[in-house]
Amino acid sequence: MSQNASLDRRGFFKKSGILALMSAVGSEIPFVRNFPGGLVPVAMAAPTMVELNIPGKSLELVVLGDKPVVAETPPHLLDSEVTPNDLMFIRNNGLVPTNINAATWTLTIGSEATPNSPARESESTKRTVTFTIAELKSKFKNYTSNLVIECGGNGRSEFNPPAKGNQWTLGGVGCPSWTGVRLKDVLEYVGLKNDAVYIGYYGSDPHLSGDATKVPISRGVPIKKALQEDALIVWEMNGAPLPIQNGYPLRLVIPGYPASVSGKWLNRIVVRNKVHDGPKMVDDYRNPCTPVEPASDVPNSNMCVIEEMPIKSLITYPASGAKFNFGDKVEIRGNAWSGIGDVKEVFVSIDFGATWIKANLKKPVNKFAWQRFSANLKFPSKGYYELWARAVDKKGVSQPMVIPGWNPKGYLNNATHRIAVKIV
Ligand SMILES: Nc1nc2c(c(=O)[nH]1)N[C@H]1C(S)=C(S)[C@@H](COP(=O)(O)O)O[C@H]1N2
Ligand SMILES: [Mo]
Repeated sequence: MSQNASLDRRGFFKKSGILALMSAVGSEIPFVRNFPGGLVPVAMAAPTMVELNIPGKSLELVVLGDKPVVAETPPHLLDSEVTPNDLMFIRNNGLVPTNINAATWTLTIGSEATPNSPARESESTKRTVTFTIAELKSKFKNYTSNLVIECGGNGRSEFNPPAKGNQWTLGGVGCPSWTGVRLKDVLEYVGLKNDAVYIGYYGSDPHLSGDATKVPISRGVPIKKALQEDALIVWEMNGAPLPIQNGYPLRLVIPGYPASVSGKWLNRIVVRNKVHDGPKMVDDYRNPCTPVEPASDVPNSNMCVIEEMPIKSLITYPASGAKFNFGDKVEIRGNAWSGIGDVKEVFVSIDFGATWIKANLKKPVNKFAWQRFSANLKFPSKGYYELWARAVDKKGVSQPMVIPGWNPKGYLNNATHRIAVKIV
């Protein structure tokens, strides 16, 4: 449905245009008195699409870019505890490596130079050790856990004024079951010096320019996060080798932080005596340290590296746009997660947030797995409704109803997920 004159300059709906609002969504809006000025009805949002057939991936992924390949998962396809391989989102910064041989693949940790990472970049290991994947499997205890990873830019498309970059809607997130070894066990085996403060990763993906001396991305986490037992070096996703787009044959999975710290096609880890300064560490994945006005220029001195991701949830059933018969009982379902671990509560609303119903919330399978929620809904009359879901983390922090803190690069939008349904 096209946007029309009832939207103001910034694309917000004028509260006065109630009739226009109803004609735009094509039906009565029973709770229209609660409809907040400043929101666009979900029924009017129109995603843009690029056609691309990505081997091993569902055609239902929404492709946001093809060079590099970036694709997100429509929320209604995330309606499960574990995200299947063909539905896991993709965020590449460079090209996908070719001619990979998992049998000869190595991961080097330490201070000797490799083509991708000069020796001077790893100051804080006691020695340099190179592992094959078979050695990682046999030397260290193997673990399998369900871990959420979410792109820091997920939700970017809603910021106003808009932020440059991939226009993620909601689906830059997934929760597969990963198998590998603890990053902690491997780092401790290699031996850390006392001055270690950060790790950084390197992968084998070529830079978009094809220039072999350039690295598309090399990010990392504080040593304390790297030593958390949930951070893994993995070779399997849902019991199968990693899909090529998701980092085959070896990657990091460091849950809770932006997914950009979970290096794919992993071949080297450096241990730094200062904050890692690889590509996309310095100018990207940083947010204003203190809130700023929308559209303002933020000096570098007020930009801080993003660490924990905020509390968030997605409605995965029904799909936005679904129709039900009046009188039907409708079960709403979804997933909730948080960068600090457990989610405490999830609430859902059918009346634009005037009243909230507490959803049933399952315990996580393990820390940093997302938690399924559900609630039975009854609608008082026919018409257009929005279903809203709002999660609260264990510290009592809730998802905001509106787009949170504007920031220059459009990170960390954890606003309440809204979907449209019609009762006919
Ligand atoms: N080597 C390498 N690792 C990478 C990236 C990349 O481009 N190259 N992209 C990062 C970003 S920004 C994200 S959001 C996640 C995406 O992981 P996925 O593609 O498996 O979903 O991988 C991260 N790890
Ligand atoms: Mo990302």
